[in-house]
Amino acid sequence: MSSLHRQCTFILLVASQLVFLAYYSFGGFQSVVSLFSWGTDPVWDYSKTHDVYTNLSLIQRSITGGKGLPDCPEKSPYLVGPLAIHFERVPPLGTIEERNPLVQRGGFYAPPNCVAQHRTAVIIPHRNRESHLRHFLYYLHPFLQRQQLQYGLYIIHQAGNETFNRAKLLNVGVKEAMKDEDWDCLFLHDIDLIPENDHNTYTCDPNHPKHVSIAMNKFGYRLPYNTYFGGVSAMTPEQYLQMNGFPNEYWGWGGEDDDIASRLYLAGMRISRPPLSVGRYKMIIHQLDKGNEENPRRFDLLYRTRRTWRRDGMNSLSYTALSRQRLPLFTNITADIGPAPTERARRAGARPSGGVMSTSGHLLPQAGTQPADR
Ligand code: NGS
Repeated sequence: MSSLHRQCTFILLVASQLVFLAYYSFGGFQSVVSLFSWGTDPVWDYSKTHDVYTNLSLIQRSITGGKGLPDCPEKSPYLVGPLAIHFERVPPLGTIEERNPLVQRGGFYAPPNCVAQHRTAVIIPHRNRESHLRHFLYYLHPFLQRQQLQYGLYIIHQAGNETFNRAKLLNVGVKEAMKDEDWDCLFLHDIDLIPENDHNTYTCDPNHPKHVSIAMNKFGYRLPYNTYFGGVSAMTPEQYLQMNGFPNEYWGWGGEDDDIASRLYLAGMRISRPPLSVGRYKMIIHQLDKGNEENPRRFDLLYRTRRTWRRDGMNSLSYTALSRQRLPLFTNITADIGPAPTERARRAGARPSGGVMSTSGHLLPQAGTQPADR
């Protein structure tokens, strides 16, 4: 009896050691979870990649010209999985146009041989990133066409040289895109991130805002912290409005994505995510942009999200759309979104409102924790 007891203890010990080893060798909590969810997190071999233009020539214009077309299937038959992505050569715009003959002026597309089940607007803030834009268009157009979506690409260009404001540009993009079409899904997308797997479908989760770029090469293909919401996210127009859109007051780099994560929780929603093996992105390496320096106010702003989110967002958005161009591969919206508060104050010959900003470190969300406002 005691030898049986010893054997059991030994087996238990060995088993727990194995679990411990597996935990660390496979990369911690998320990967262990993925071991138990084969059904939802498929295994992809990223050493075997496909050209991003694979299968595109199979998508033919229908002879019936749109009348009596069947619905597109739930899952597109053109998907190929992992994609080969390289940034050594910047593709010329002419080449991208030639390779995407079915894309309409303004960057719009609808499948020619079936009726799309999803209508997605991709909204991309932009300034002085011309080479990134060309990589982005080269990869995104065929990626989205293979998914059989109806889609439109909106580049939201911040006019002038004032401090960059990513979140406000996204608000502008949503407002402008909704004037064109009854989009059912909004993809809020950084220009320097390219999806690596076309099974990462650019559709929304009807229940919760989706954080999509959950596995970037620069973070070793895992989340940098639990509530990280930067890069690429997706939400229905209803979800977007439920959280009053994005904050308008984050000028410069950092914090606005943490604010967005906070406000979606404050509005009673949760973050949904695709499987880790699918939400993979390659980032185009670059320096911190001029005019997008670290925002020293971001911790103070984050501390106040709970109080400010209802009044700062879509309902307080003000800007002037200077131009709206339907270019061959995208709709280009140039917006004057006004100056940052520091700039406003300098022009008025006064100190910025709120005086010298505190940089109180305790407000910074720690890796693996929830934002302070939850
Ligand atoms: C956090 C920033 C986020 C940013 C993330 C990743 O610290 O805005 O790092 O940055 N939050 C604050 O600064 C409060 S990254 O490595 O991509 O440059 O997205």
